[in-house]
Amino acid sequence: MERRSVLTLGAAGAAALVAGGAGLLASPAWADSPKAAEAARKTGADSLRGYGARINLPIGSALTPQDIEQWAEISGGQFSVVTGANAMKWQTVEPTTQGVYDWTDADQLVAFAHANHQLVRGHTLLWHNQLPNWLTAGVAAGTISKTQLWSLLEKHIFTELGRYKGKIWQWDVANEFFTDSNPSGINPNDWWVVNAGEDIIAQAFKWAHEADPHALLFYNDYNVTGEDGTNAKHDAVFAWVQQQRDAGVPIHGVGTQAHLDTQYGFDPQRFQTDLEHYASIGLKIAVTEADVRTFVSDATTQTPTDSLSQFAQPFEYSAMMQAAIAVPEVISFTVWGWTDADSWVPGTFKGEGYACIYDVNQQPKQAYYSLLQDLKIAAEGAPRRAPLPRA
Ligand code: 9MR
Repeated sequence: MERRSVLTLGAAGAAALVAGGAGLLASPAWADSPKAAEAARKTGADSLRGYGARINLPIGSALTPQDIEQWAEISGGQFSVVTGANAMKWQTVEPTTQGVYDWTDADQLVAFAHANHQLVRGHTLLWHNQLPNWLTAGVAAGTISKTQLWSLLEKHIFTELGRYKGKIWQWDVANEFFTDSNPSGINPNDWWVVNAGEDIIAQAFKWAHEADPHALLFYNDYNVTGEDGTNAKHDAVFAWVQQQRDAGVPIHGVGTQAHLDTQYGFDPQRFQTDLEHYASIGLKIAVTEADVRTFVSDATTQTPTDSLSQFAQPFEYSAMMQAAIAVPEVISFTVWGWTDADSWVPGTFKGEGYACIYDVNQQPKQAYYSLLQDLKIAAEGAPRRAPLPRA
């Protein structure tokens, strides 16, 4: 297996690492910074982040304010990179009135990360969902023109990235633009595509790069590592990102959300092959929102109704982790919330839940131990046995 690149590489080494792809893109120096190395090393030894650090794979979680306020020990102790579940979305930071900001949740996240020596993934700048009402209503009423919409996005990006400049490792610049059809492509009905035109996507990456030149910029989506069965969405995203990079758009990586469901098929080999495919053109990859949902008795206890799903879930988490470990260009592995207690799943998928690696009472599940074991073996190798007797 190819060895992972080390976070402490000198500038020349880091530059060489990214030179394989679109050489035109100057790589942000994050992977080269002492801060990244420190964050990866500061660890509770026997934790996800502890073992991850030993192979230079930051392990992350999305965090809600509740995760930070009530369960800081796990939120801080198990993870070395954090994402705001909602804290940095436009609707959260500029909620009710244009120009009136509320940075409470985003500041809390960044301060928590700093206190716990964690890196931060910024999420997300350009998405059809969780936009402020004043923005969507203004566009619908015609009081915000297409030109003004471009200016407002530019202002949003420069304001938010400016506030946290140098503190965000990776930004999910654009989120969920591709259709789930076969073939897939940029969704012509997406709110941004309809109201601002498709070119806004590339422009958002350019503004983000200008606003914080050291941040790694990601295109983030679900079903982009073969989970759709056909690989159609992977193929479409791959082709688009390659084309954009060839045109000089500063896209440094692809985020694969990796929201799995035990009722659907999952092909671990395809998942890994698709990671390798992105890597083959010099892209970094982040697993950004991993979880594995299943059918449950009720939304409160989230007891799986099919006992086999208790085996399927850790298997799928583990398969994703093993693929991530095997592909050195995967630079972080993040779960979308670590406890079933505040997972997004029961509120979105009727009858489903149990998606996280800790249960509703913050107790680790088999999925947690499977991930820990994968990382431990990757970090330490399997223990040696006593020498065998002669045959
Ligand atoms: O976890 C987020 C949840 O609290 C919000 O209600 C939801 C709104 O759509 O967004 C969730 O996070 C999403 C993420 O931003 C993008 N990918 C899908 C995630 C789950 O919906």
